[in-house]
Amino acid sequence: MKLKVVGIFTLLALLVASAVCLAEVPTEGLVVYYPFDEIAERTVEKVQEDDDGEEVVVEVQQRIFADASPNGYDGVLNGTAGMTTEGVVGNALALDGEKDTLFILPVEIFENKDQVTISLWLKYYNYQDYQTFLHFTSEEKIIYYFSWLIMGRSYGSLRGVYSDVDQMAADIEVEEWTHLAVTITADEVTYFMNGVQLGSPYSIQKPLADLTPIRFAYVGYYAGRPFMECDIDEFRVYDRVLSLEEIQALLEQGQ
Ligand SMILES: [Ca+2]
Repeated sequence: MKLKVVGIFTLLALLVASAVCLAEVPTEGLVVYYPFDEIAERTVEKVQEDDDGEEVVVEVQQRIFADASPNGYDGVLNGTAGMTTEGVVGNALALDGEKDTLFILPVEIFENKDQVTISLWLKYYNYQDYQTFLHFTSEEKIIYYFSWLIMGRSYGSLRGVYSDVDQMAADIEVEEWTHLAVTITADEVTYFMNGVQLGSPYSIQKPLADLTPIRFAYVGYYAGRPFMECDIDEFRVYDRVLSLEEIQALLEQGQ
């Protein structure tokens, strides 16, 4: 009898352990991770021209969200970008749609990469064409951008520029948190919403590796498009393609 009880407890312990294991957030290949839980300040030195056209070094104050990965890729809040306490996990990045309001990423996050996975939680506040939640442009003007609504369609779309096919039907609810993931290889991009793959992988004409050096990388804005009114949480980039199970583990930790 005693043996049987011990056996049952062992089985239960194993089941709990495996459940915890399933939900574990992947760490292998993690390039950057923003929990968006606390705004910090830093002073950086920038070179700019003075009134006489001479280059001078000036100190600039910046508001940042720290990178929680070991890589130190802190991101900079621009304009009226701020924080909301109503995140998926703790607080979240809050963008109010005002001019110049965006989150600036270090370009190194996407430089010299053959493949990446991007994972984030997104909450929209209104539908506006071409609101772009992630965008990066190379020095040679190769553009990757990812937005949800294209050409006034009543359903969501995702787009990576220079992919062959970039429209797909996928419901996204305004004012609700949605988990999005994008995997990019040398020649394909695949989209996932709430842990489900959307359609088939799409071909990319310009491989990610060709983007280096990158000129800028933004969350919440793409040149000439509306600034986004949205909240974003748990933003991660990996330098490898995550499996569906790993993407679902990222989804689970926010549920
Ligand atoms: Ca958070």
